[in-house]
Amino acid sequence: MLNREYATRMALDLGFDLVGFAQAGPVPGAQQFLDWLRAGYAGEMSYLVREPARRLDPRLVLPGVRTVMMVGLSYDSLAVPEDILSDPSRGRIARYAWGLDYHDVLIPRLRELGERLTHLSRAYVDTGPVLERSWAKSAGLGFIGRNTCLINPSRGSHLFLGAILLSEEVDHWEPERTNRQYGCGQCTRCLVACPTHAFIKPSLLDARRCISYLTIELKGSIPIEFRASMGNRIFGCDVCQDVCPYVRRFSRPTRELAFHPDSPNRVAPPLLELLAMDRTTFSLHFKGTPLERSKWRGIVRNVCVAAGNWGDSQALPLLEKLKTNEEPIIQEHAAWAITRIIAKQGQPTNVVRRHEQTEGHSTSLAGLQTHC
Ligand code: B12
Ligand code: SF4
Ligand code: SF4
Repeated sequence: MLNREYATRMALDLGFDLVGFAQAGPVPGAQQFLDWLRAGYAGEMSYLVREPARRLDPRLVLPGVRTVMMVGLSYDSLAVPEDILSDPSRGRIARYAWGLDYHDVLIPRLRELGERLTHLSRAYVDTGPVLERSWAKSAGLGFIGRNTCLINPSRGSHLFLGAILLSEEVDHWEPERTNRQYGCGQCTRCLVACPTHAFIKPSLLDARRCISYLTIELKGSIPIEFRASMGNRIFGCDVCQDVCPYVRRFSRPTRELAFHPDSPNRVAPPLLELLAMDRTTFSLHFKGTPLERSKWRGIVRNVCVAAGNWGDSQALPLLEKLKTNEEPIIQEHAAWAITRIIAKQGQPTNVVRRHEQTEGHSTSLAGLQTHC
């Protein structure tokens, strides 16, 4: 039998901000998940479709599990001036990725916690078949908002969630409280603010339309219809949380130094620098951060879109170079960006002529326009 207070204290001592426990069994919200998958909202995220039964019951993941221990760790950082974030000449990175890779920060601590608490345990931070938001809600960490995020009424939603499956039962269960007292009320801010209209209805997200999916999970071409709405976002999106009154009022900087950015260029690097980086420079800059997951190819694809939306001819020489890259995905996005910049300039001939002079080689305007 696990002493609840002792386990909670241990988790807090390891730096977690929120701790809760839920009885292992069929996951609450299973039907929502299955309906969501069936509707195709998961897009290319095939790992979600694999073995759905395991995701719906942790006892199939770890036989003998009695308790799902859930933790939350804030990733909010000190305020960054909005003019840096929304500067169209910079590529905006979502807040959760401003510091080091959260898996590297959370997983070793969760493993240590699990080992200290029970003889059998398994730790996950979106690394396994565990529906973390549903379990977090059941464990009393917060309620599920209309933006689908787990919101803690006194901390907001800028939280990473982590799960440990434990073979022991806690000595007492507390009734789930937060969802009864708190919720979205009449608010619909997130639903209205989403740049790509990704919410089908409250608490139902079509991931295929979400900028987070388009910039991180999608490996192929970003559908043209979403490119303009992406603005300068090159990795993830925070809009539906940034507008949330719970975040605006209660979110506060994390004590976790690993999640604080070391410079403005970690939150919104200049697009020209990003367009110019090769694979080695990319590794040098982003090693150990969540951006590493998208690799050079994914980030540069997104940066091309942001450059097209910026619409400044300074980006043309670099985009021209990328248009001849060996990766077809980069060629296509660079070509789209070039066409968009030229269209935005409204003076195609002059721009191209100026561009030709800078580059020292000729560019076919007719060829560029066919990519629109
Ligand atoms: C796939 C995924 C995505 C996809 C799809 C997101 C989505 N909303 O479905 C994409 C790529 C779009 C994405 C984006 C983001 N993600 Co994500 N993602 C995941 C992942 C790996 C699986 C989520 C999933 O299964 N989605 C399918 C839907 C149907 O499930 P769900 O969102 O969990 O919703 C459940 C609950 O809402 C519940 N539910 C709803 N109503 C009710 C009511 C009751 C009564 C009950 C019991 C349950 C319930 O039912 C649903 C199904 O069980 C999880 C990690 C994990 N293993 O859980 C991280 C996770 C959800 N993501 C996270 C984060 C941080 C993000 C981003 C903020 C990153 C960013 N800034 O770009 C955005 C937020 C966008 C948004 N509004 O969701 C965090 C969420 C933290 C939080 N406070 O909620 C998680 C938990 C990762 C982590 N370990 O910290 N993500
Ligand atoms: S993360 Fe951005 S794109 Fe995705 S649902 Fe929220 S506001 Fe919409
Ligand atoms: S913005 Fe409003 S509707 Fe959306 S999650 Fe926050 S409180 Fe709920």
